[in-house]
Amino acid sequence: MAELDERTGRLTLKLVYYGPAMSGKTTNLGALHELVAPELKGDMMVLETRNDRTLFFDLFPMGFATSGGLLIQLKLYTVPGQVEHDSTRKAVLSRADGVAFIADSRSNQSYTNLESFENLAANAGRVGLDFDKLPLVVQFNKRDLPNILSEDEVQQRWQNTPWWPVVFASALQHQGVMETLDLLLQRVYPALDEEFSLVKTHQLSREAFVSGLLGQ
Ligand SMILES: Nc1nc2c(ncn2[C@@H]2O[C@H](COP(=O)(O)OP(=O)(O)O)[C@@H](O)[C@H]2O)c(=O)[nH]1
Ligand SMILES: [Mg+2]
Repeated sequence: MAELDERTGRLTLKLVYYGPAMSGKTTNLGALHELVAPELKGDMMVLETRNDRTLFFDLFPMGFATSGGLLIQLKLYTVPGQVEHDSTRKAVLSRADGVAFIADSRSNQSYTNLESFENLAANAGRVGLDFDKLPLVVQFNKRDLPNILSEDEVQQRWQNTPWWPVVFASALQHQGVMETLDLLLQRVYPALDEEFSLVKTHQLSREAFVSGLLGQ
C-alpha cells in the first residue's frame, strides 16, 4: 500500500514483478533502468544472484517531483521464482500497489506459468491483498524465441474474467517493457487518486503521474 509522508510530502509506492524462475523479471528491470528517465533515478540493486537466478530480490528505485510539490517515489521489485523461495515472495509481495506478472512465452512453460500465477493469487490472499482488485498486467516475454505460444493461444487462455491486459514482449530486446510499466501505472493510479486525492489536492493527473515516472 502506498504511503504518504505528509511532513516530507513524499508518496512511496511499490510495484512487484512476479512470475516463474527465469521468465525475465530481472531482465525487465534492467531494461527499464536503461529506458526510463525520471528525474530521480536510483541504482538498480541485483541482490544475491547465482546462475542468473534471483535468490532474494532486485530493486530499482525511481521517482519525480510533481509541479504541486509532491515527491513521488516508486520502488520496483522482482521476486525469486523458484518454488522453494515462497516466504521471500510473500515478503516482497506484501503491501504491493500493483503487479506485473512476467510469463515465459515458450509453449513448454505453460504449466510453470500457471503454477506461478496460482501462487501469486494464493500469496496475495496470504499477505492481505485483494487479488480481484489488485492492479495487474500480464506480460508474455521472450517473443523472440522459437516454439512460443501464438498471440491467439495466449489471448484465449489468459483474457478471460477478470480481465487483465496482456503485453507481448522481448525484454532482452527492450520491447514491450515500457508498455508493461505504463499500463500498470495507469491501473495503479485510480486507487492512489482515491486515497490521496491526487487530482484535487496535489494537481496530479493520471497522465502527469505516468509520464513523470517514465520520464517522458
Ligand atoms: N531470448 C530471450 N531471453 C530472455 C528474455 N528475457 C530474459 N531472457 C533470458 O532468460 C534468462 C533469465 O532471465 P532473468 O531476467 O534472470 O529471469 P528472472 O529469473 O525472471 O529474473 C536470462 O538468460 C535472460 O537473458 C527475452 O525476452 N528473450
Ligand atoms: Mg531474477
